[in-house]
Amino acid sequence: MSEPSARSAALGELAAARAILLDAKAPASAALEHLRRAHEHAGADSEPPDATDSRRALAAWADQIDAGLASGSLSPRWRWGARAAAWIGGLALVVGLWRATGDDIEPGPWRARYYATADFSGDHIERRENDVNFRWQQRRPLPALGRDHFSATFETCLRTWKPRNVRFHLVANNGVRFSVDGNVVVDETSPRGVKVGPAVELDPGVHHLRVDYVERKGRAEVVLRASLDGARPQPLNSDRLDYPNPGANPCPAK
Ligand SMILES: [Ca+2]
Repeated sequence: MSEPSARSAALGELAAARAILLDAKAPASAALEHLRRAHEHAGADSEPPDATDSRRALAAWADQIDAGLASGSLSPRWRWGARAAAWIGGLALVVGLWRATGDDIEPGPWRARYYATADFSGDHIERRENDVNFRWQQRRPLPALGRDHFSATFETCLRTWKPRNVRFHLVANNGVRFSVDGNVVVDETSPRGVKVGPAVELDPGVHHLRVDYVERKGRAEVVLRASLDGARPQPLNSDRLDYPNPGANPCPAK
C-alpha cells in the first residue's frame, strides 16, 4: 500500500473507531479492531491500552495514533486535513459542527443504520457513508456485527434540477429492497447478479432513496448504481445527495 493510501486507510479506521466510541449504545470494545487496523496502517509508535474495554483508554490510544499521523513528516496541509478527517466520524454523529469550518472534506450523504440481526430489529449503529458500495464478502461490516445475520438501511436525498429518467441497479447478497419516495422499485429476497429496477421518472426536486439490506449467510455485498437518462450505470455523485433529516420527512423540498 502506498503511503498516502495507508494514511487514508488509517484515518478511515480512526474515524470509524471514534464514531463507535461516541455511540453510547455501541460497546467500546467494538472500536478496538478499527484502532488496531489504524495502528497498523499508520505504523504508529504507540502501544494498545491494557483495558481494551475502556472508552477512555481507547480514545486516548486513538489520540496517540492520530498524533503520530499528524506529526513530523506530514505537510501542514496534510496535517490539518488528517486531523479534520480523523474527527469527522465523531463530529458528524454528535453535532455536524464541522460544516461550519468550511472544510472541503464532506462527510457522507448516506445515513446508514446497521443491525446485528437479519430483520432490522434491536439496537442499531448509525454511521454516515459516502456511497452504497460494499463488498464485505466474508468479513464483518463493523466489529460489533457478525459475519452473517445482519441488516442495514441506507438513506439519502437525491436532488434533481430537471426531469430525470433513472434506472437503479442493485447487487445484493442476500436480500434487498429499494424504494424511491416510499415506492418500492426493487424487492428481492435472494437476487443473483445485478437486479435492474424499472425506469423511474423523477420530477425536479428532492427524492428520498432508501436501501434495506439483509445478510443471512456466507458472502455479503450490497451495491447501488444508477443509470441517468440512459447513461451507463454509475455510483450516485455525492454532489447530488443530501444527508436526510431525522423524523418522518427525511427529504423536505428545498
Ligand atoms: Ca450472504
